[in-house]
Amino acid sequence: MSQKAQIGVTGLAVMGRNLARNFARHGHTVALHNRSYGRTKELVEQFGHEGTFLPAETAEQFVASLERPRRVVIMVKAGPATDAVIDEFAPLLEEGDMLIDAGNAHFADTRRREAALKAKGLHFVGAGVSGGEEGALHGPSIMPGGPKESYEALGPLLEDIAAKVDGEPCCVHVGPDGAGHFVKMVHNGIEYADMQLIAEAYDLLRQVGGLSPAEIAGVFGQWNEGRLGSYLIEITAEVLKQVDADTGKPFVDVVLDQAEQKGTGRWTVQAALDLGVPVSGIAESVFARALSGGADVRKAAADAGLPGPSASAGAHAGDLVADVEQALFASKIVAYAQGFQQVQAASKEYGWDIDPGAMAKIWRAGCIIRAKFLDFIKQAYDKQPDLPTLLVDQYFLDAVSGAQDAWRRVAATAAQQGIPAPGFSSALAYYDGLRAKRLPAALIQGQRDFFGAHTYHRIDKEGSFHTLWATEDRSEVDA
Ligand code: NBP
Repeated sequence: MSQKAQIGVTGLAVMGRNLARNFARHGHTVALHNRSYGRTKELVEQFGHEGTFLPAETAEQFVASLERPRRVVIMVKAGPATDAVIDEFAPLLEEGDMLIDAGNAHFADTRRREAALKAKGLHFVGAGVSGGEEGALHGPSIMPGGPKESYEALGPLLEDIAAKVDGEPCCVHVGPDGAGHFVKMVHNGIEYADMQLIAEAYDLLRQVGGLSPAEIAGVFGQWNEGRLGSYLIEITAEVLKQVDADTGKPFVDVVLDQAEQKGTGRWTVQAALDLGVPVSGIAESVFARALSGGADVRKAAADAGLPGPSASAGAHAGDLVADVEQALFASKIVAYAQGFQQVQAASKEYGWDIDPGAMAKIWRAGCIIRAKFLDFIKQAYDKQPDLPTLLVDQYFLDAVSGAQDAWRRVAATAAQQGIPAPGFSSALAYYDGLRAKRLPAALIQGQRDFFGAHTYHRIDKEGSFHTLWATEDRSEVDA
């Protein structure tokens, strides 16, 4: 074969097809392969005019059509299918060639695969790709991990097809082995939190403020012009504006109120538990979806008539719309602070050396959480790369301190009126936990020492101590 492709894509369902088209539209010759040839044929028939494609029926033909080092993007269903594809292609590749998994793999799988392929002299790049099918075609946010040297040969192609902000690509080498997929997972976790907070804002405006979905769409439209400006706020206004053609009712009133999930939010929380990082905003959003989907338990609660607050529960003491905007912004800051802290903790744990500011930069376009707000996060980490939490950066500190009275009023109103707002309330509790001079954790240490002799540290002396709780004088000993 005379003509060679710069890059190949195997797995040509909606995501792979769109990524392949995106590469081709940017002038790259793209080798195509899919387990069943039908998809490959279809792509060439429908979109062949968009660029230069080299379709292959077999893995061997596909590999032979690639220039060296070979760059093979795998875009198949995450899990066993990815392993099957790796097992098929690895024996056909040569030292220095690259397998790039652009699917939604768990970072632990990516670490395992990277180690196994490294032993064979192959580069394995776990690349987080965000933005869904539209992003894949028009410019996703790309989070590649894997060996740094692979980025020299791969990075320019990925940067070509990535979303751009002021000409800068939303793609950067995140760090070794599973770093890219880890960061993509946390991105999705933050997305869960963002969506939950927006949903709570809507619910309060509707239930407390009595606004209609169309009126709330207007509020979101205005907020989108300000500091909350983001893709999620923008699409929320669109969803709220929608009227069901069958019934004439607001669309949001005819949709079953049970949120589904694919699992990346849950993975984020599981990983955070392992790292000991409190991502309460993300966790509450995963649990809120689980609660909404627990139809049997909800029905049992409804049947039992679990009582709400008394009729005398107070009205909201303030400008509700303005207060909810403040609560939403402050809670969002907490959720992002927690997510970034998780990335930093994982970076330390796995030796990834991730630049958190660079993550904020590549999330500014192409992905679901794209927002104006990310510029401030980037600036915060540029100023201080080892920032312990975003909440101590001056911009965010000012924003949260300016918001906190309204935030407290909103959380109080939700509690008093019996409207669930776990995102707003837990974010506020986290904030208060962080700023507390003394936490009741000292009492928990006492309890642990009492029942399990787990020992404790004192504020005034070095060392570990244990109190002899079972003795009469309960004296303290060095532990
Ligand atoms: P799917 O996740 O639906 O997977 C379908 C593809 O996997 C087809 O090409 C299919 O081949 C191939 N495949 C399967 Br299934 N089992 C295989 C096996 N054992 N060996 C080889 N190929 C196999 O495709 P998608 O919706 O395009 O998603 C692709 C990836 O992108 C997934 O990891 C997904 O999680 C991720 N994704 C990301 C986003 C995002 O926003 N970033 C959105 C959607 C999806 P066939 O045609 O022969 O059946």
